[in-house]
Amino acid sequence: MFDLNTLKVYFIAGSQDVPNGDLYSVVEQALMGGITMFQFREKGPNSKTGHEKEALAKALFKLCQKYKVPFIINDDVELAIKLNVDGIHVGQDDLKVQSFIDHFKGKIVGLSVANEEEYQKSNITEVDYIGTGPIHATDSKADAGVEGGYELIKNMRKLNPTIPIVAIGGITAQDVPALIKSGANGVSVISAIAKSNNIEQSVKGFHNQYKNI
Ligand code: TZP
Ligand code: MG
Repeated sequence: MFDLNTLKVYFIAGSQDVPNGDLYSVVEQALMGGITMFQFREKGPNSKTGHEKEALAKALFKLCQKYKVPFIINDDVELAIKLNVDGIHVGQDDLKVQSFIDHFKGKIVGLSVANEEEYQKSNITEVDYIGTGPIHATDSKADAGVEGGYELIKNMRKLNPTIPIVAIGGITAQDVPALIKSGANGVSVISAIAKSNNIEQSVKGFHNQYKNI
């Protein structure tokens, strides 16, 4: 059974997102702050590939296990199966969920669904949550598309009253109450945590906002 609490402060990052490239240290501080899930999204310029990527994934998985926080891999279905991690997150242009779902029994499967058009062409029956955004403008994804604001979450929630939704894109702690009131179950964040100069405190800042709902 998928635990909705894992979506509350869902940290996403790869080496390319952290100022000095030391992702391990950033994730460790984020775990100390209390992130509820971590997604390893090693992608684009300054990201690692091949053996280096695999070694980093292994180390981060072990670190997340120490904190009992689910470790999700973005896109790389093969690596997620090989390392037997806690889950996989794919986008609309990645492998179709149906093609790999059999390998993820009892694990977490997430799918990016940016808008109504993508929702209508997605088979979401087998996914545990959808990631919807961008809410605001973002520097972390080149092709993120136009920002939809809180309306995007309200509309997605209308389309499906029950699917777990995590909002994404330019999100800061201050957005949490409005996003949850709009129908999101949690927030996923790259830069507000990865580029913070007090990572632990920033994570706690997200948790504090849940008290204001
Ligand atoms: N998908 C839509 S926006 C985005 C992704 C991966 C990037 C989110 O990063 P940030 O830094 O929290 O805006
Ligand atoms: Mg993808």
